[in-house]
Amino acid sequence: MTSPARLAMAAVLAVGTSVTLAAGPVTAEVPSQPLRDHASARDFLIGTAVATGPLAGEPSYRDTLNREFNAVTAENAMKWDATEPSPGQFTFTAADQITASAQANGQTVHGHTLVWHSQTPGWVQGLDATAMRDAMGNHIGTVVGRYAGRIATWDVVNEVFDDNGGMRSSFWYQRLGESYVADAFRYARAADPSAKLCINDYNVEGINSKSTALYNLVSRLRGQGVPIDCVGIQGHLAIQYGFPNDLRQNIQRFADLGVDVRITELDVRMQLPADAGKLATQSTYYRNVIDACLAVARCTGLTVWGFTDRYSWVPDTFPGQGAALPYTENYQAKPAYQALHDALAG
Ligand code: G2I
Repeated sequence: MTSPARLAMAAVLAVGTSVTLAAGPVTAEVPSQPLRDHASARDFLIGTAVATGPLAGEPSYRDTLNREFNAVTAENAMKWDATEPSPGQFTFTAADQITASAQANGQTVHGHTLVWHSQTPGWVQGLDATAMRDAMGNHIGTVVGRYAGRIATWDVVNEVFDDNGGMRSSFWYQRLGESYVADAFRYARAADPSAKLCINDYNVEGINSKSTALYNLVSRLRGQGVPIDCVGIQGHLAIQYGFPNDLRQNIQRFADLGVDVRITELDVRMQLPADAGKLATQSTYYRNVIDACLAVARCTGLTVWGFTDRYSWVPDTFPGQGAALPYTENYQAKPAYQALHDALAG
C-alpha cells in the first residue's frame, strides 16, 4: 500500500470504528504507525543493521525492515573482507544488494566500515607501512567512490581504542601510528565530499576513560582540520551491567564539539531465558537510549544492530545470552519495540 493510502487507512482506523470496505467488514484495533513514520516526521533516522541472507530470502524480514526503518547499515557486506578480499579485487554484490534495496524503499544508507582491525584480510595485515597506507587509500577511494552520493554517512574508522582509552594496538597502529586515523578521513573526504564521516566505537556510552579518549581525539583532529563530522556510539548494552545514566550528557559533550552523534549499533542483551521482567527492563534501556538521543539536537539517528532475535550476533559471541533486539525470532514486537515507538511518537 502506498504511503498516502496507508496514512488514510490509519486515519480511518484510528478512531477505532468498524468500517466496511469492498472486501467486507473490517474491525481493527487502534493501529500503530511504523517507527519510520514517526521518525521521519521529526527528521530523525531510525535504522537497523541488515544481513544479506534474510534480505534476499525471507519475506517477513523484508516486510518488517521496510515497513519500520528509514535507515540501514550493512551488518557485514561493506567490511573489507567482503569488498576487497584480495588486493585490488573488489566484490560489491552483497553491498549493492543492500544499497539497491534501501534505495527502492526510501532508506538512508550508513556505510560500515572502512578501516577496522577485524574482518580485514590477512594480505592487508602483512603489508609494510608504505604499502599499507597505499592499500588503505585505494580501498577507501574505491569503496567510497563507488557509492558517492548514495551513502550518506560512513564509519571511516571503527574501534580504534582499547578498553582503557589507549590507542588499540592493531596492525594499523603498529605499522602507521595514530596518523592512519587522520589519513583515513582525508581519503574518504576526497572520495565523496558529500558524505558525512564518522568515528565509531563501543563502551563509549557513558562518560569514562574510553569515551573521554574518543572525545579528546575528535577534538584534536578537528582542531587540525581533519574532516570528521560525526561520532558513532555503538550501544551494545546488557541489562545485567546496568544503564549508563550519563549517556545524554556524553552525547551532549560530543555535540558541543560541533559533530553529529549517532547511536549506531544498539542492542540490549540478557541472560537467557528471557522473561517478562527482563523484557520490561530491556524496554526501559531502549527507551532511555532513544530519549537521550532525542534530547540532543545533533543526535541525528539511532540504529539497532539487527531487529529480530532470529538474526543477532549476540548468542554466538556471548553464549547463554540473547533476546537483545526489538522483535522476537518470529517477528513479534517486544516491549522494546513499543518503547522505541512511544518515544518517537511522543
Ligand atoms: O561484534 C558486534 C559488532 C561490534 N561493532 C562492529 C560491528 O561490525 C560488529 O558486528 C558484528 C556482526 O554483527 C557479526 O555478524 O561483527 C562480527 C565480526 O566481528 C560479525 O560476525 C561475523 C562472524 O564472526 C563470522 O564468522 C561470519 O562469517 O559474521 C561473518 C559474516 O556472517
